[in-house]
Amino acid sequence: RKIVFATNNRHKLDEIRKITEGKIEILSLDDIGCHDEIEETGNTLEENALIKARFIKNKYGYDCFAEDTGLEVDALGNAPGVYSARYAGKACSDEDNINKLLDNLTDIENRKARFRTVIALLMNGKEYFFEGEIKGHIINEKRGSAGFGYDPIFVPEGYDQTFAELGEEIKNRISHRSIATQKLVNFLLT
Ligand code: ITT
Ligand code: NA
Repeated sequence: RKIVFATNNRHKLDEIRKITEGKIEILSLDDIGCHDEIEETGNTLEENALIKARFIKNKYGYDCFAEDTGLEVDALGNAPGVYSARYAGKACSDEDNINKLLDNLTDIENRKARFRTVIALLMNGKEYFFEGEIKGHIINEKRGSAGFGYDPIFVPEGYDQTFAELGEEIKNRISHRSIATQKLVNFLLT
């Protein structure tokens, strides 16, 4: 089985390819000759995932899926959430986003947070959603070099290392993205 994954994030593509290895073949936007920047104007992860998937379906005609992921921090009223990619401003780096988050959590004791991924699948004219969530906490400084985004400051529940320290094998087994993707795989294969 083959399906297009509408993302411009190389790390997401790598992770989802590993999670679905041997089960589903994932085509990238490069593979279909698409190089568009898709504007994400939604107010929820669901809306943004749907915007990305619909854009590709409408312009290129492929059935496809897209995902939107957010880091929700309890003490910040679930920010940055849907704004995780541009928390520190429009064209900011992962580093800028992390620094802003750590600044905003200075002296705050409640470090609880969760990653949430919503996948939107467009198939045979219908829309389907699959969600994954992992709870954890935000530490005070960056640790580790694997992964991407907020991984160096997020420690998943039941572990004492960050996603960036735990590495891709463990992350891909337990992550928000892994949980949502496994639901997608089950749907596509049954
Ligand atoms: P798309 O093309 O798929 O939209 P994107 O990188 O713009 O790729 P999002 O809009 O979903 O992705 O923004 C998600 C933000 O959260 C972005 O800053 C990522 O670095 C971060 N993020 C997403 N998944 C993550 C993960 O598994 N671990 C750490 N940070 C993550
Ligand atoms: Na995006």
